[in-house]
Amino acid sequence: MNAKAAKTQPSSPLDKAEFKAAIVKHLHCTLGTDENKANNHAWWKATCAAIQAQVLEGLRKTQKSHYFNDTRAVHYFSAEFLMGRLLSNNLQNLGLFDVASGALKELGVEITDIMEEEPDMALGNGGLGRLAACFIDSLATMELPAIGYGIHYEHGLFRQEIKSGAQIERPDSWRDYGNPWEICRPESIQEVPLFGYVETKYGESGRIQKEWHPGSIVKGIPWDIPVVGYEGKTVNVLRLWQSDSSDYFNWDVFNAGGYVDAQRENVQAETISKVLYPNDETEAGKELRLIQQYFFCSCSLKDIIRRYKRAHGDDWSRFADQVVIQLNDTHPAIAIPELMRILVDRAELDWDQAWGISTKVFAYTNHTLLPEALEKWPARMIEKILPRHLEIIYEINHRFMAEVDKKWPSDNRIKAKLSIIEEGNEKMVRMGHLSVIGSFAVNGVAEMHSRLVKSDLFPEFDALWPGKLTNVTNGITPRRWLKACNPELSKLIDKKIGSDWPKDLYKLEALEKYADNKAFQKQFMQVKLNNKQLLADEIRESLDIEVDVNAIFDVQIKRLHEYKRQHLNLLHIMALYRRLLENPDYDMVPRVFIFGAKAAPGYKLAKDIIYAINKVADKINNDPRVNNKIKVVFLPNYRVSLAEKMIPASDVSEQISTAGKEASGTGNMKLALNGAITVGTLDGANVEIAEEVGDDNIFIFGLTVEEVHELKEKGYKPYDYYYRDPEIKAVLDWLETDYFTPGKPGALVSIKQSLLDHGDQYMVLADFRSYCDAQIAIDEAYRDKARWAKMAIINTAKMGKFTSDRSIKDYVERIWKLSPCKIEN
Ligand code: GLG
Repeated sequence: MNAKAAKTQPSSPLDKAEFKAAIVKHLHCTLGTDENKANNHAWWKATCAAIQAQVLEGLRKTQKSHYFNDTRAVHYFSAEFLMGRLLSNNLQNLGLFDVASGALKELGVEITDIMEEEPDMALGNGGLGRLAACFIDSLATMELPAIGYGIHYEHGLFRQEIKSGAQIERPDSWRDYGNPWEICRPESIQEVPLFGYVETKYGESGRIQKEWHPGSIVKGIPWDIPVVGYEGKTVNVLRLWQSDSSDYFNWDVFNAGGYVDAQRENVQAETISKVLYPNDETEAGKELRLIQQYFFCSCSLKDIIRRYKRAHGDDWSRFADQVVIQLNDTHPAIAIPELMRILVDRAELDWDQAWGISTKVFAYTNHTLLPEALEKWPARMIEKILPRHLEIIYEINHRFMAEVDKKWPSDNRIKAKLSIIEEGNEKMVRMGHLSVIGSFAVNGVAEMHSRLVKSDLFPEFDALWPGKLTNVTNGITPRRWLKACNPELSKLIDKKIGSDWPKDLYKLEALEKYADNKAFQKQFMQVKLNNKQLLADEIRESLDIEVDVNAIFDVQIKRLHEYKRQHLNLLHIMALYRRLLENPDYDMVPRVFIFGAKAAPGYKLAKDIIYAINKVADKINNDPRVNNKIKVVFLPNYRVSLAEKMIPASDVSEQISTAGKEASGTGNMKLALNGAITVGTLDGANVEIAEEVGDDNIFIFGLTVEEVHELKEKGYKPYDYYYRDPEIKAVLDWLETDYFTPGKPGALVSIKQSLLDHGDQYMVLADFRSYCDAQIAIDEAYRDKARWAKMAIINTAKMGKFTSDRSIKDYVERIWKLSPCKIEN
């Protein structure tokens, strides 16, 4: 081993020579190859291994400091963590990026090439999972004691291919060739009971004892991913549970000669963490999904309790002082009855004492008002999988109903509305209600969303417990979403205002005074142009489409959903195309419309919209009459690492959901931070972005929440818009022809039907004209180079509020009540 690589103080930052030696050492000793034979994948792994040595040292010190200071910690329970790639982020956070890139260069390797070798860790669907990833970055950066808990899915979100315009799903295998960041912790394995029945026993003191006899037990194996804070002081952990059959699982069957049956059970146990459900904002009601949720909650709670007991033994009185658990949506809500079970059945605390602890531990974040996304489980399903938990849920509800009766005596309507149990053909357990009742704080994710949570979703809960429902506006980590993904802009900012902004994003405000400065405008827009060139290269490579970097890059990247209205964007593109066909001199700044979106595999209309975008793209891109004024690009397999390339290259950010439907959005923040101008509705965090940047620096259009409400009330008739606006009629009728799908008339008709016959639930037609007007305003603004540059600079300058550090600070002050912990050597 190279003597320098094994420094006595491994946590002091490596210099270039040491880094080089460390990489070569890992190439030789960890990977069994050498500098001549190694391919990019091997170089990537060796580089990761070289960094990991530093990271693990930081992790060890962090854990030691947290233990000796007996810190209160937040435990972020989330079924999804959309981490993306870790190499460049870890290098940036450790301040080693330039060192590493220089070291690799001397070894004849380009760091940007090996970064491309890393598979995305796509253990999430969209905003909710990415938010969790940004939050753990901020928690570590702010030196707060925190653990992320989730599921170690073998297959993350599917890989999307586009075949003849249509989405095809392929399995994602992010760990096929090993993952250099994760560490298996067999010493912390947990066991999770499932199925079976509950026995009621009567103890000596007359106390009723419940004993759950599970039908099977599965094993939870923890994998730890170190989470490096910016400047590398605190290294927290993301602990993900992998399921496996338990060692003594069904020994009886096995011994009785049932070898095959025993093996079958094994396969089932392993299935639990096999695959991420690919639905964003809908609930499938699948048994396996509930098992997944219980599996990771049970493992995580037992892990927390094990750690607590190491310091406090059986004294539960301090548990709620040391532990706060944030439930990321209702996916981990089953943790509430699970903690009650552990406290009442296992620790033998009485109910009130247990409930007192439990309701001081949990806090819940609501991410959506969409009814189809509010989780409900059939009571029968819970009874089958978790018979004791159903009893506990009934008991929680029984006591809660008594409380409701005190506030609204004999009001059965309110009781039915607030009950955890929804009566009907099939009794359902409402996980949102359970979460509100079992938590001490509930938050929405943007001002407007939180207001609607109070007024529309949970008004009676707000009346019952004033102050419990609150807001924490989402945020994004500027380390990944500016510093790492847009190195050129970061360097320009560093030069202009210093380099403190990544951990104090309000510092970007100092850029505002240069917004009118011609020289700075030029530099700022030159960086944008360079980034557009990089994306144009990517587009050429992946789709063989040539785009003009002087055109407006107009970007809509997010899951495909009717409420997000990618089809509104599409209808506008078709309208522009028509205008050009009717008038070849139609005056417009050339535009490249760029999309990235995955549709849930079972969401038919979402897939139809992807198909339509691709078909319209084919036609327009190959129509010489368009004269390159419009290009339409659908980049397949949208994911974190692709977002990192698209966002720095965007001029226009499409945030066009129906008002009241997008709880917050976080892509809107990432794009604005990188100098893209938003065209958006007054929805989610767009409202707060508009407040920050001012009306002159954003293009707002469409109905407000109140107007949407009013229009619904008085009866919305999409046909009125169809008959009154000839352009709407023309583009919708166009969808019915075979113009975009030669030989296949009607292939795109489902979109027209959804907008007319099925009532246009998301009011696309109502907002169409105002959207077109906003697009004309954008076209005009872009022609004035100085005005556009100024707007872009102001957008970047005014994004301070949207750092996830600010979100975490809000959580800490309003909900978690945590203190930072300095890490000692
Ligand atoms: C949800 C919402 C988004 C929100 C995100 C994070 O739909 O509007 O930004 O959570 O809070 N399912 C989601 O992505």
